[in-house]
Amino acid sequence: MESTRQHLIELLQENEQCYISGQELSTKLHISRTAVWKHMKELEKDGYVIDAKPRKGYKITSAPNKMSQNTLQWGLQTEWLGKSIVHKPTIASTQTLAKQLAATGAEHGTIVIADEQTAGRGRMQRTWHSRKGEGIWMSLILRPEILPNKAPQITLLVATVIAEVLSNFNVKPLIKWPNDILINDKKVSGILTEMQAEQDQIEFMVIGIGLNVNQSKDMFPADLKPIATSLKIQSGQKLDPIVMTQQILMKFEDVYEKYISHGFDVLKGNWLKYGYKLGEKVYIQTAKRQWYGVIEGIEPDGALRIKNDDGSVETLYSAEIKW
Ligand code: BT5
Repeated sequence: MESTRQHLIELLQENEQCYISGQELSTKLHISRTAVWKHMKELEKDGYVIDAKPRKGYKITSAPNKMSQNTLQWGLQTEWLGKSIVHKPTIASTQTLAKQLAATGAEHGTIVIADEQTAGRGRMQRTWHSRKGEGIWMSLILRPEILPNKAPQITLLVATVIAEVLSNFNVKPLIKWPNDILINDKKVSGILTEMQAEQDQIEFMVIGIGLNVNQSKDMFPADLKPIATSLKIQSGQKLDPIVMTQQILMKFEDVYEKYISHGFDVLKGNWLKYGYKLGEKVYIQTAKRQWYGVIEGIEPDGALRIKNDDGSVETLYSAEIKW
């Protein structure tokens, strides 16, 4: 259910250019005028600047740039994604909390986001470096009505969304199948997809997104310096993680709706636009073997198509592309 605070933010936002009276807010929110006033005080504590005029009502003159549930929802134009947001200043891993929330009934579209993760995770027990305020560390809870074997398509979908959003900042992002976004050969973002499913039904998916936004080169630890980058390093601009998060969520909802209605085929072209080393020879590693092959593209179901030296073609559902 939509919270009163969120509804209040929406009403204030709809009336951004004018004042909205305490009476109107009280009627629309089904709460007393004193309760409206108390909510306003809470918003002020969050850093909102509120102009309150007798007989006119309330108007928000500026929203703070500190990340919180409220600031993320202020300006977020989505139908269902992010209607419920759990924001933590610090957390072990947004992914772990999101999985716990999903297992106990959190609704489709719930977001868990943190300023800092102390035990951020990558795939296969790898760690994800996620220090305070340096990037976007968030997990999305989805309950897609698709077959479990189609779940990897959602990772590709998220990758295209991130690539599209990043490309608005005068950089050239590329997607290294399946879950890395690179700029100039360095990793700017990683995606971690986890799910709970029965044979023919997904109970929930949790999509973890890590995106380096405002690090400068010296802020990465020694092991990441040669392989990681941030949007600030690549674009030369310091960016607002709140606005970037909103852009990702809005784009994601739009693309996800298209995917659910029309299938992966509608995304394939977009993925290919950002595909890393398409047509090039790469080193491939799976649990069983390592070899060189040429990336030919992706299959309609999102699998990677590789052409081997002997001319044979194979499709891969999980692998690491090394270089
Ligand atoms: C990933 O794994 O790339 C998935 C990362 C997902 C992180 C998000 S943050 C929100 C949510 N909560 C979590 O706990 N996780 C998700 P993988 O492909 O396995 O890549 C991991 C490797 O990337 C590490 O072994 C490092 O080499 C490198 N790495 C770690 N932190 C990095 C960073 N901040 N930027 C670039 N590369 C990094």
